[in-house]
Amino acid sequence: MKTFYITTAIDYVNGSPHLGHAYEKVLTDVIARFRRMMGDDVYFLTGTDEHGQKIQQSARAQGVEPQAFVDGIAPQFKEMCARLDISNDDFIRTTEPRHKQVVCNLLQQLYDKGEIYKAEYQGYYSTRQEQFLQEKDRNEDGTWPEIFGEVTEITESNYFFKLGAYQPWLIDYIKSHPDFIIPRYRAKQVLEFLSEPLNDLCISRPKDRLEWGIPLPFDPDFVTYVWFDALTNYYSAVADKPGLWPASFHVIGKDILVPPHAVYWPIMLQAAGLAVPQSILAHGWWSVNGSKMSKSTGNFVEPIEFVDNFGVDALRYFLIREMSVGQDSDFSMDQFLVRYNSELANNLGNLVNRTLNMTNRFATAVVPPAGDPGEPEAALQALWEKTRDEVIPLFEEFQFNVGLERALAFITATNAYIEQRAPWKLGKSEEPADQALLQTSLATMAEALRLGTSLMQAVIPGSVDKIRGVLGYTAGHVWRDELNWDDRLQGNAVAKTCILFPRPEKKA
Ligand code: ME8
Repeated sequence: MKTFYITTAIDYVNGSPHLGHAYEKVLTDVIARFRRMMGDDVYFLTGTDEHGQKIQQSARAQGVEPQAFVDGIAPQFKEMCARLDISNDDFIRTTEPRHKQVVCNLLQQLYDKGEIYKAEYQGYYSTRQEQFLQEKDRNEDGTWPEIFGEVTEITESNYFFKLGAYQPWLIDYIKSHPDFIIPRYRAKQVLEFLSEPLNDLCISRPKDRLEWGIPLPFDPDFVTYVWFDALTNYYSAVADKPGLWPASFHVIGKDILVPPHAVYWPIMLQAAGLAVPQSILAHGWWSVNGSKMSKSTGNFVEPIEFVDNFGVDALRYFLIREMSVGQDSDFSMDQFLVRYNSELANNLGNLVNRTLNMTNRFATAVVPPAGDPGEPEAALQALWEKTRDEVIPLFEEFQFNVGLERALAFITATNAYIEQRAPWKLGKSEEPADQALLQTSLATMAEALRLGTSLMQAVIPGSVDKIRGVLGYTAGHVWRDELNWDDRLQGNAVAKTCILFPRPEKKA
């Protein structure tokens, strides 16, 4: 079995983690968990990107060494992963020796092959973006766009990687591998970029201008410039683990698809004789209350604080339910509370509590056997089978928001089934037929709850475990086998109550 090796982008540690970082981790985790559920052997990597000018500047501004600075911030990113229930197998920091060693080996290998050369370079340089600019980057009036900050003209020697030589190969590769870029429509954007001649990539900075980086193994007066260092993390983390390379899946934001991940990275690998990853998924961006996230204006969501207030699964659920993978979305507290209240608390939470409550009241807290199904039971079971058969392919195509919507519609239908059967009325009757129907309805709601929530397992794993716990149920190892309607809860002792999604008003 080939391992499904999945990665997130590695986050810059020049500030604390924000909602965009949290989303990418959660999305990647949902894919990783789903693939595990489908039987794949998954290896999941995330980490932090710790070199570069901005970090050097931030450290200086605080009067500390860059290493001390990154050592102070990287743990926040690790903690965020733990608090978000991210199931990563490894966490790489680009300041670790294991990473630096592999970057050096790769650079030396490419240098020895003649893929890297030294040349004089003159150009306009943006310190804020850490990049040389081109004439086409100017505003129409000749000034530079504000995002570049201060722009100065400089001449310096640097090392260059022969990107241009691989342009025809890459175009061909993208055209012949339709699953290389996901969503597929983004491949167009990459090919458009490749329709212009590719300049060779400047991969170094002189040490007197940038100290905080990995020195080039063949010329210690220079350090590696950001992308050659950062991208290599995907390989350096597993270079000593046989069978993992190439990666199956890189999850990144749309801003770093073109050119870094879709152009530089495959060419670097091809030039080094390493296999190219199977797929790169580019997700969209979150705004907060309709505008760009910004800590200074207060338009910011602290993921860890949010989890403290609402619970990890409330945040995981909202992020996955609200955003269509690939497209942008907006985060607002109003919209969060609408989904939290109507979908999690009133719909799912309500079904859990009704099931427990009625099983306690009418069946001595033990799931009774189901009798012959009537029309409502048959209809609910048919809806279940349809839902399951639709949701799995949706998840396989990363349409998690639609899949969750369908799973939730099944929970809604189960609540409606309860209204229809009205066990509280059956419980008052002493007729044997009513008593039999009462048992059937209790068994049916418990089974529907078990099944419906199994579909949400990758998104709200902690809550699904809790629900299984209160139903006295231990799931088997094969997820697909969990999804058949049967009587496996029969005879299970259930808990009295289960608080999954408390009313947010009661929160601080
Ligand atoms: O780009 N919404 O780091 P980073 C959604 N170190 N995603 C967002 C976002 C938002 N508002 N803001 C950022 C870097 N992201 C490099 C990556 S990979 C070898 C090196 C995403 O901390 C962004 O798209 O700026 C990226 O995928 C990730 O968060 C890290 O961003």
